[in-house]
Amino acid sequence: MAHFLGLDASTQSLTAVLIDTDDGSIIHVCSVNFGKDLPSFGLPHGYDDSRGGGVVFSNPLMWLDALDLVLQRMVDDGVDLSSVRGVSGSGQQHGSVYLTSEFRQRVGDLQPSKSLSAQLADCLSRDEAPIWMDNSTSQECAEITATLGGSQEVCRRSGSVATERFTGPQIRKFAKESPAQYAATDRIHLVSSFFASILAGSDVAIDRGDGAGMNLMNLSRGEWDDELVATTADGLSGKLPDVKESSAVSGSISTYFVEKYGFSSDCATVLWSGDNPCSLVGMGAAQPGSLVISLGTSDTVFASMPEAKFDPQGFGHAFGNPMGGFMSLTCFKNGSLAREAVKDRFELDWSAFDAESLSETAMGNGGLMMLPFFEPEITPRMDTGGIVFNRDGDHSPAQWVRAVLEGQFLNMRLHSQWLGIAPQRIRLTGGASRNNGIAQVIANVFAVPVDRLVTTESAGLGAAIRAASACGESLDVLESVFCKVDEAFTVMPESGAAEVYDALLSSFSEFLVSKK
Ligand code: XUL
Repeated sequence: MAHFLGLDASTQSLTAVLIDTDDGSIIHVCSVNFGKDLPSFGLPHGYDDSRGGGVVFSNPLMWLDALDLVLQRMVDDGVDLSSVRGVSGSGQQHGSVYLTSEFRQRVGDLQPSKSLSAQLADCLSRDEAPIWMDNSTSQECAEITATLGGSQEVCRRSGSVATERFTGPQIRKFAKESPAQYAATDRIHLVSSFFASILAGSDVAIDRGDGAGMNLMNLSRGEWDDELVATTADGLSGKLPDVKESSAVSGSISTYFVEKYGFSSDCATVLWSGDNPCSLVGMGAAQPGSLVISLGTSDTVFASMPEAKFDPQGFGHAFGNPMGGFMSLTCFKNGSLAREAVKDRFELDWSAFDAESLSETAMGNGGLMMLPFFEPEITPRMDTGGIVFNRDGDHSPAQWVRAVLEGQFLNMRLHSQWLGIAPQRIRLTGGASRNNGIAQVIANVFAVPVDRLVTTESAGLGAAIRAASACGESLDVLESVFCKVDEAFTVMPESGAAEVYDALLSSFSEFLVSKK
């Protein structure tokens, strides 16, 4: 039996995906929702944004409890974890965990009789883990940019201009505001490499896929960039783990997991990567040719790139592709929470939001447009949240639904142009990708067919596929078995869509510029 486990530590939940590469099946999926299942942390959506000023953080102890809980749930569900040959994972990108020198020893000596969080709580040099939603570091981005000699230079080195949510600017802010805590920090991990270290029972490397989301790694060399690291904060180079290729096997799983959950002591632990790089793999898009849209807490659009390309506007990013080469990514903060805000405003359920509302309105919404930025936006940069319509009036719930969706996907189409590719088809994933109405709006706005795979758990699946591939299984075979398009679910653009949305794209672009 060849079983591989992928764990996806996202903003709101931790999900486990277990695959069997002998018969090509996904044998178990199990999830812990931070808000619902771990209410004592008081983070209903998995993060705290109550402080204002763009500060958003989470709690690493909650993540550790979630890891214990998801594995316990698998055991309770009757899953025999001793059959797992390899495990890897996917983490929300950019978030960081700050640890004292105690961590390296403690992580190798965890006792199964106690929880992970109880044993590691006093190894945190900072209780909070800033996450990707934090945009409080404009000052630090400006300082890094000025020292390096401009945005283009930061972008040439790291694949992105200095970006508020990226780890380097976040570290700089922490070092400036809390010098004593920064000095007490021995190690700074990404969410991905933090979890990977826990599983391995040792301090493991950051992979080149997720490492590229830090403004600290030299993208072409795949190594820390000395100048970026030195500019970001004093003494930072000694606090960063190594950076390695995503397929590196860090060793076998820690005895904590062997004794507590029944893993085999031979189970290999493979470096984790970011959620978007893992999703690229899980969507069967690791090789160039497919454009992927992922609908989650953030919406993202990404594709594999053989050569690194840079977005002249600075919104898009070049990351490492975990299977080699590079990937592009543009991230939109107003994803599922914006869709939910409209659904909840009119007390709709998802079917009323998706199918019914869209059937009451026509493509183009009779010229009504919305800038769908309920929260401050990353792409394009909007420092304050607040939606805007291009026309006053008492708009119906159905008009609101179409306006939020058309606004989101016109904005996405506009900010994907830097890739210079005209996609022939789009692969759609993420929680909301099952909604046929939403998929139809995407097919119409981009005027191409939208394909969906059998599972929406592309990040967890990608992590499981990465584990299998690092343990010697062929990526081509894994992709052909696990990343099959479910043809019954393909959505075609409606007739006339190209004309409607080509015209709307320029009106939307002008409307956006007028409100910036
Ligand atoms: C990507 C980004 C988000 C997070 C959370 O740059 O910030 O997509 O990875 O999923």
